[in-house]
Amino acid sequence: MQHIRSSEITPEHVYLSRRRFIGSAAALGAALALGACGATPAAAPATPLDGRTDELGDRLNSFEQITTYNNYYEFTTDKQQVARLARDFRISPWEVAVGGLVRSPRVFALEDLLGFEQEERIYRLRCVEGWSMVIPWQGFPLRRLLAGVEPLASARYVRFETVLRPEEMPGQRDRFYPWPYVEGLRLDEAMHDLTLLATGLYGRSLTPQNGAPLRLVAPWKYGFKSIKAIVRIDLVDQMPRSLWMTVAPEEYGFYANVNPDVPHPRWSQATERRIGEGGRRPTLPFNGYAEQVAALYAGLDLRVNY
Ligand SMILES: Nc1nc2c(c(=O)[nH]1)N[C@H]1C(S)=C(S)[C@@H](COP(=O)(O)O)O[C@H]1N2
Ligand SMILES: [Mo]
Repeated sequence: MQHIRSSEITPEHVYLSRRRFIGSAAALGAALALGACGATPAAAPATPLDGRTDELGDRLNSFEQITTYNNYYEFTTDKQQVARLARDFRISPWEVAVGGLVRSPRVFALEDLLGFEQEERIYRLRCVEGWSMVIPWQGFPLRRLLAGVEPLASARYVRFETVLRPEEMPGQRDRFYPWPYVEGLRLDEAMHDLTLLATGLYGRSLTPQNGAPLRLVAPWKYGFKSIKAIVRIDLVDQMPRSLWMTVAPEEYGFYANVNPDVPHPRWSQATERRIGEGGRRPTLPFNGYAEQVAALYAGLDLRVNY
């Protein structure tokens, strides 16, 4: 995400607190080919996967790139410092409570989540700031978890919440942001096969800076929808209000589908910088996943529903 730098678009007190803020400034499955089992330390780059590509022929970003350039405001707004600050973040034990409008609410331990059959998915990640990467995740489709808790007919949205642990997450001591981080999906988006709960990366356990032990990945949406370190998942009947909708509603909507035709109020979304490449490349509608997901939005004005 990017700081608001223009005083026109936010109330003055928000603008000023942002100025102050600026001033202070795995799971294995398919990846068994790598020979790792269980929770492997995520240390050295997994070079065997370098050189592979996604379905569009774009090369994977390196493990190094993916784990040293991160957005994770619970730790810091400095992308290059997230890895260091998140290094000792405790990811075990971990529980995820799944409830709300469901017949069978349940608390999943991390071990339960790793019990879902894990698969590898190579996805592009497009940040609303205008950069992107290609990342080989491991995980399982969210819909499998949701099916297990039996959503009620009244459930229309899914609300996700990140852990609240200011003692371990220095960014959460900044009271400007309405912690914990919250995100949401429409239920049909959540049930889409592309929507992944990621538990690993590059054939290894997920690194803390990338959202260990469990993060969402919705690859056709801007990166901020892909919430990290999830501890609660609730089925609800009202559209959840995300942290970013609360902080800057005119800049960040609920849908956040990657759309080169709808500029962010302060910058174009027409092109992006692929980390590791020079220059910029065109941004694709729905981040290149239009064929799979465009039908979800038939009849919806994507300029209004940004
Ligand atoms: N809890 C939480 N989740 C988060 C964020 C965050 O600050 N906190 N940043 C988001 C943003 S803006 C992006 S672009 C992606 C970055 O994921 P990565 O660091 O794994 O590349 O995480 C998203 N998920
Ligand atoms: Mo982002």
